[in-house]
Amino acid sequence: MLKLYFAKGSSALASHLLLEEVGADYTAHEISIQSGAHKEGAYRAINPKMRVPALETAEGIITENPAILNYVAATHPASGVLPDTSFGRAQADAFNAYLCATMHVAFAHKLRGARWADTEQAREDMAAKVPANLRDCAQLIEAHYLKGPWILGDQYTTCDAYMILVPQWLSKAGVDINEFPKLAAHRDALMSRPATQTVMAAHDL
Ligand SMILES: N[C@@H](CCC(=O)N[C@@H](CS)C(=O)NCC(=O)O)C(=O)O
Repeated sequence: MLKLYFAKGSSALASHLLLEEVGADYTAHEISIQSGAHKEGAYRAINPKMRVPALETAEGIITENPAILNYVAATHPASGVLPDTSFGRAQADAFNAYLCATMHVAFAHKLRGARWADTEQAREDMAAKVPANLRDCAQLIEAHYLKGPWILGDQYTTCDAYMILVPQWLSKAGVDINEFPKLAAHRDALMSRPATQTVMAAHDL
């Protein structure tokens, strides 16, 4: 059985959602970031990067949302959440890499500036840029990468599960998702799915 390590309201929401969406046989184990449990020995043995999510499988641990999403999709082929073609899978990987390496990192500058800067002033400057940077990311997705109704078109894929984080990031940064009508419609479509509702409730969202 798969075991997901997650923190409520964290980016683990994306992997959690796909596990639920494909009907995976899994358990979810909460790690409290607030109490620092992700930095303690037991969890460091699971993920030395001291981040969530992490997914325990029969073969070992997988970290990083894009890798977990791909693994869950590939091991549940009947769910149809992995694009059928090599090109489609590459498009999904490119989109998920953008969320992971650009948009999530842009959001992290709001509360995690200490990773990059030592002075209060520098951290304040980075945090002040977060709404503008997230708006740029959202606009890029809106204009170029949301085919509709799902990210890659008619098929719900790993990208759509990852997209559950975008409304969260925008809201926490004080950016109104309604500035981006396609993103708002995508959020509504995601929220109407039973799997999304189950996972949001599990995260107290
Ligand atoms: N690239 C990683 C990022 C994971 C990540 O940064 N997780 C955050 C929660 S959203 C975390 O564990 N933060 C703990 C910390 O910064 O101490 C992924 O996509 O899985």
